[in-house]
Formats: sequence, C-alpha cells, structure tokens
Amino acid sequence: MHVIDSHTGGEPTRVILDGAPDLGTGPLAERAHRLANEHEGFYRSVMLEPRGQPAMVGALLVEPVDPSCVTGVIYFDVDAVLGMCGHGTIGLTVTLAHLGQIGVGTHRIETPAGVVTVELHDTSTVTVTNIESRRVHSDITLNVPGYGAVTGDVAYGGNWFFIVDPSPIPVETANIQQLTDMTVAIREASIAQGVGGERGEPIDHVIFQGDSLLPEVHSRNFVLCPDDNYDRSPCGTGSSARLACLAADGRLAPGETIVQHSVIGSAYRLSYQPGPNGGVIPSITGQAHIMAEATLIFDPNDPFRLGIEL
Ligand code: PYC
Repeated sequence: MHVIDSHTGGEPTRVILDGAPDLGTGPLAERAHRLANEHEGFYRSVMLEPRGQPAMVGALLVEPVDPSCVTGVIYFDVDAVLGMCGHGTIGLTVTLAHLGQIGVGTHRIETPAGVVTVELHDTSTVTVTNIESRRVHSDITLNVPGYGAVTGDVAYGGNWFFIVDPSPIPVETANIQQLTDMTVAIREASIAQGVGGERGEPIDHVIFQGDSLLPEVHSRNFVLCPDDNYDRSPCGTGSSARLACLAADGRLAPGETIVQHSVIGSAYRLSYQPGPNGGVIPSITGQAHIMAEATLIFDPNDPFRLGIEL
C-alpha cells in the first residue's frame, strides 16, 4: 500500500494511493458507509500505532461520481469515517501537487459531504471552499456528568460539532488533558441526551473557543476529534461550523477575514459568503507540508499487523 504523509498545521494526513479495499461505485456517501461497516480492520490498521499515529486522518482516493472533480476522497480517523475533513483537504491538495497531478489554480474534489473547491496558491498554501455549513441549535444546555450544566451550539461543517464559546478552561497546551477529558464528557452527554443534528445525527466533534492574546488572532480553539485526540490544526470543518455560528449571531460579516489559531498555535485564515440555503459557504486558508512517501507492509507474521488495539 503506497501512502504519502503530510501535515496541515501539525495535524497529519495520510493519503492512500493504492492497496485499499474496493468500495465499488455509487455516491461517495454510500461508499463511505461501506468503508465504515465492512472494512473497519483496514482503516484502523492504517491509522493505529505502530503504523499510524495519534490524531492521524486517512484520505482514501476513490473515483469521483462528478467528472469535473480531480478526485474523490473518503476521510477517516482510527474511530470513524468522516463526512469531510478540512485539514485533510489541504493536505490532499498539496499531495496531488507533489505528485504532479494538479498545478497552481482551482480544482474540485468530491467528498461524502459534497463537492468542495480548492485553490492551490503555491506548493503549500491552499484555500478550501467548503460545503454550505449551518448552525442547527443555539444555546443548548447539556447536563455533563462530573461537570454540571454546559451550554453550546450545534453546527454542521461537514461533520457535527458541539461548540462551547467561551471555553470553560483556558485553551492552552498546558491544559490539553483537562480539555480532552471535558470535551469527551460533553460528546458522551450529547449522545446520551439525544442532542445532535436535525435528523438525530450524533455529535462527532466538540470545540472549545478560547481567547487569543495576539491582537491579530481572533480566537484559539481546542477541537476534540472522534478518536479522542485533539486536532493540531484549527480544524477545517470545525472552523466552518464556527463561521456558521458567528454569522448567525451577527458577529462576523460576509467577506470579513479572521485568523483562527489551534491550541498549538497553527493558523487558518477564515471568511464566508452567505449560502443558498441560509447557511454559510466557508473559505479556509492554511498550509500543508509533505513529510513522507512510503510503502506500508503488512507482514503476516507481525503480531501487531492490524495495529495496537488497547
Ligand atoms: O480539519 O476538518 C478537519 C478535521 C476533522 C478531523 C480532523 N480534522
């Protein structure tokens, strides 16, 4: 299996070029469903240690349905198949350029959540124009065991987010364990209390929005991903969901640009335009860097061939 690893603001993406199971044809959402239900062992073995690493997202290239797209892609982490992934799309775009498959300019990429547009500015800088993102609930209060009442918004940006603003814990690297523990508890409480998307879609990510001490930076976020790791980048789909909330509250005007930092201080530039269905069309600009080109080997005699399952 040939892969190319990159990172986007510190968050790793592994693009799988070949050697993956055949997911057949049809809409990407159906193929993603097949990946989640029939090939869990495959995607876990590519993401788990010792072959993978915490927080890594896989990007499986598939034939797009829409012929105007340069590729189709299905994203996953060790615990879930994702609808879309912003940092992964920046990493994938830089990877396709590294392979000589695309050049500077605008390209379309099909994901299970819909078609996104990417603009490659140079070898590492990419703007992703995401699918329409929207807030579906505001000021929902959860009763979170061990923490009490926590109020936040539910928003969609290609994945489902519960967003708490302002963060009850300072968003600083020294607090990563505390931030992780509380956001895991919030995600579990949202599931137990039936809080999710319009059709009952479960919350898969939780965001705490903190202050930035830098005047040029709007805010600093902590984003919990389905694998219980935090996003090292400011999270593209999470930033999209957050833009939908800022727009709905009248806190950011269309076309206005803000800088969003992650908990480790990596940056995205964000803006939006009004969407056709009352949401927002987010623009996310970030940078990715290639780290490795590798052939993954699955030795039948390796006791950890399928990864370390704790
Ligand atoms: O950037 O959208 C994102 C993302 C989702 C999970 C990890 N990163």
